[in-house]
Amino acid sequence: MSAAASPAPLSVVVDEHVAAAVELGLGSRPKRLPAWLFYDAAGSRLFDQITELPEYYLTRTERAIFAGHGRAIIARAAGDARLRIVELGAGSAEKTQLLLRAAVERQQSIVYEPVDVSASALDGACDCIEREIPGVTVLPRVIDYTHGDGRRFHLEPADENERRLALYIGSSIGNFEPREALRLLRRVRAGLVPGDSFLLGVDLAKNENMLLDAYDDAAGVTAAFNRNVLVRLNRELDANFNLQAFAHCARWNRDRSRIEMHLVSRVAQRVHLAALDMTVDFACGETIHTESSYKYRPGQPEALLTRAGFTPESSWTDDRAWFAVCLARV
Ligand code: AVJ
Repeated sequence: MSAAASPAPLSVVVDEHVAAAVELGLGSRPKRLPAWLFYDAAGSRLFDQITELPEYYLTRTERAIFAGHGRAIIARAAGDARLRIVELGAGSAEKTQLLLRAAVERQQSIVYEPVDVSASALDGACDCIEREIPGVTVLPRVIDYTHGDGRRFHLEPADENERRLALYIGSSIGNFEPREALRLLRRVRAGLVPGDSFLLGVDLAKNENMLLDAYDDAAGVTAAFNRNVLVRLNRELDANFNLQAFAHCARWNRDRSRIEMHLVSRVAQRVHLAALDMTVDFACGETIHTESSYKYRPGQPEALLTRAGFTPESSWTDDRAWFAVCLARV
C-alpha cells in the first residue's frame, strides 16, 4: 500500500475509559462529567497550586492535624505492634511524610505502600520519600481500589508482627456519592485483616461563604482547573469546546451537604466531539456538573465507617473544626 493511500493517522489515541465516561455524562440530563477527568498532567499541576491558595484551607488544615497529632495517631494505630502504612491514592506525599516520620521515630523503620490506580501517579512519589526519610522502604502497588469487588483490593500479607494502617486522606472520599463512598470503604475493609486500622480524612460542613471561596478563589486557579477538563476533551476527543463560552461556578448544595462545581454555558451553543462522533447542544445557562465535594457533619464519618464494617476509635480535628481525621479499627 502506498503512503498516499493509507488513512490519515488519528490525531489522538482515544482512551476508551475517557470516551465512555464522556459519552455517558454529556448524553445525560443534567449534563455531567466525572471528577477524575480533572487529573491529567496539567490538572494535577493546577490541583497542586490550589492546595497553596489562601482560600483552600483543606490541605494546610489536615497537615496541621498531622503535625499536632501524628504521634498519637501512629501510637493508637500501632498499639503494641509494628506498623506498615498503606496509602490509597498517591500524591498526598507531603502530609503523609509527617506520619511516616512519626512512625520511624517510634519503630526506626517502616514499609510504606502507596496504592494507586495508575502506575504513573506512583512514579514520582517513591524515590523522593526514601531519600528524604531514612528508614522508609517504599513498595508501590498498582491496584484499582475504586472499582470491582472487595477481592480486587488484595494486599500481600504483612509480616506476622506487623499491622497495617491504611490512609485515605485529603478529603478524597468527598468526591464520592454517599453510596459509592460506602462501597469504596467496604472494599478497603475487605483488603485488611483484624488488628489493622484505617485513617480517613474528611472535610467538614462550615460557613457557606468560606466553602464557596475555597472552590472559587480570587486568583482563578480553581476556574482554570475546572475548565481544564474541556481542554482535555478538546485534545483527547478532538472536541471544539470554546473555553471562553463556559463560566466556572461553585455552588453550595445545602440539602446534600456538598459543594458542586459546574461549567455554565454562557450562550446557546453546539459542540462537536469528533472522536466520539457526538454533537452536544447547550442552552444558554445550561451547566455541566463536573464535581461534588461532600462536607461531612459531626458524627457522619464515624457512622459511615461503622456501616463499612470498621469500629471507629478516635477522631482528631483542628481548633476550628474545619477538617477531621478519623481512625477506625478492623
Ligand atoms: C482532591 C477531591 C479533595 O474536593 O476539595 C479542589 C478537589 N476541587 N478544588 C476537593 C478540588 C476543586 C479536592 N479533592
